[in-house]
Amino acid sequence: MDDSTAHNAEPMRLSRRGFVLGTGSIVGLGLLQGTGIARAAAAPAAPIGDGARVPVLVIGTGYGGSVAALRLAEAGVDVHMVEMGQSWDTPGTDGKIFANTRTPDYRSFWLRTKTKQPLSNFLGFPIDKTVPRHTGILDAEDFSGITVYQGRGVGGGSLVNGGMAVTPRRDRFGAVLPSVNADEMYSVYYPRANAGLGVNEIDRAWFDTTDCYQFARVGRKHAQRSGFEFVYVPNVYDFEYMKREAAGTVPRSALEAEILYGNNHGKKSLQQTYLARARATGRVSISALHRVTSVSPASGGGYRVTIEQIDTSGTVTATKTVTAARVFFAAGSVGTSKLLVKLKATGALPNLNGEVGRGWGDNGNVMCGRANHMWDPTGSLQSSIPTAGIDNWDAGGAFAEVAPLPTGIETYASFYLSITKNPNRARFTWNAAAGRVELDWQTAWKQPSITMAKTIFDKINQKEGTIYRTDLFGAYKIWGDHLTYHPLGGAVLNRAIDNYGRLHGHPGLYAIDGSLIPGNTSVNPFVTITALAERNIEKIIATDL
Ligand code: FAE
Repeated sequence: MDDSTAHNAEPMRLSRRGFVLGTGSIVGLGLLQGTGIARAAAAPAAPIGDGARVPVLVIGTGYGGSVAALRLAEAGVDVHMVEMGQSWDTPGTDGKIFANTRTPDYRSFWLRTKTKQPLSNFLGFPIDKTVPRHTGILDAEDFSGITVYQGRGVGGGSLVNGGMAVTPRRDRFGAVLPSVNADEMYSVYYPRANAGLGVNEIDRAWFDTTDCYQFARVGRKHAQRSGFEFVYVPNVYDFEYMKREAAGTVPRSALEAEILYGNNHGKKSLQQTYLARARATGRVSISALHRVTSVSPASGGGYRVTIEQIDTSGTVTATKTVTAARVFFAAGSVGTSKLLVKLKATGALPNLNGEVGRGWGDNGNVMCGRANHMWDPTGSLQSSIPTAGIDNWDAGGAFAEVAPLPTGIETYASFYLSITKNPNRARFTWNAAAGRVELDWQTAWKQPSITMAKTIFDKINQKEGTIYRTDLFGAYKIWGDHLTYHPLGGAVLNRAIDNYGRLHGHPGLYAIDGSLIPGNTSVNPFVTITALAERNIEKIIATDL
């Protein structure tokens, strides 16, 4: 990119020299004496410096942010990514980077003194325990009426999620993203996203025989006996590695109950895919344990970004102000919504429109368990990686992931996370007195999800002569209706932003994450978030830079 093409659209003109200086101010003056960007980026990562000027600042290192960083860097633009969570590259005292789901510890939860596990009970007994307050990997963020689970760290949700890499059925796409050209998505951007994420499929013959998917085969048998479509779901966990785990030739991860607090092996999180490629360009640097608190127009053009550096107890150790020509909000649906709503309400970004913070949904998530008969054991060895689901979307509005319960003992339980066509949408608003952003979701709004999930499980229970488990979410509570893993919306396409993610009212600001999607994707969302980011960044690079 040369001076004539760089930033000839709106915000701040940065020459190529400006780019290099920007990079130098990130990595420290000594490196400026080197010969170029690539060398500078190869040095040990240093956090962004107070007063730095950068061409592009990306807030968050999840799917949307990682796609943006890679493609911008490939187009010759230096990118600085700011991530409030840790970098997750250093082993703890046990020699492992990530904690096990069976033994949560200080690494497991984001700044909590007690765990808040999605399955709060077992056999009716509470299983949460006290842990040291730490910048752990899983945030259970409480709003009124719902707890939103999110990944924290370099890699965002890819660090903690189940890796289910689902492309929605083509005929359902119009209801998910009506303003997006489906032909382009299915011919170009979904394939690009699947390739970039390293998606693979389970070997069906192995699925049919391995002990660790007995739970899923029981799920298949019950689904099919009730006449439901059973579908295999691709994943970013390397199934060849998993086979070797089962054979005992490599360290176990999926077969050792690792998932919710990170996988030490086997899983291709963004750290191994998009972010690795982004770093390899030499143009992308990342400041971990840095949290963006404000973005406002800078007097000389571009934007002033205020960033708090925190330590692993969450204490602010420095506050920095940097200037960026362009800012990409990729803090996830909740993170981006919270920032935008606060910045509009407090006057930092006064020209954002009234759609900011609206159109938020939970992807219709609801959980439940079923108690099987003694002759239908689900297995004491369960892979923590789900790889199948029950599709009753068209008839009943529900797609149910057949999920593992990797407790290490036989539970005779079948466990499911359903994604449902729940129409309820919530809104984020700024509470000036409390100084925080709130979400007006109500617990009762999950009722449509429960009704839709019951179209599957009432029928299966009737056919099998089985009942719902009542011991997983509290005493005598059937439905896990207090949470979501899939927050979506808050900066919805063609409402708060244009059809490619440009925020209305402030040229040079973009949203590029789950906040773009209006509340539901009909399946697990990260492939759609990635594909949409691929589509949007291509347009932005072609027309804005
Ligand atoms: P995300 O990946 O959440 O990244 C946002 C990043 O921004 C995070 O790293 C934040 O720490 C960071 N951040 C937030 N605020 C700030 C700030 N102010 N300053 C600096 N950094 C900030 O966003 N989806 C699937 O498709 N398949 C699955 O199997 C699946 N399983 C899941 C299981 C669990 C337990 C959870 C929690 C989620 C699961 N998901 C799954 C959802 C998926 O991970 C989620 O949709 C994506 O991660 C969202 O991607 P974004 O790019 O929107």
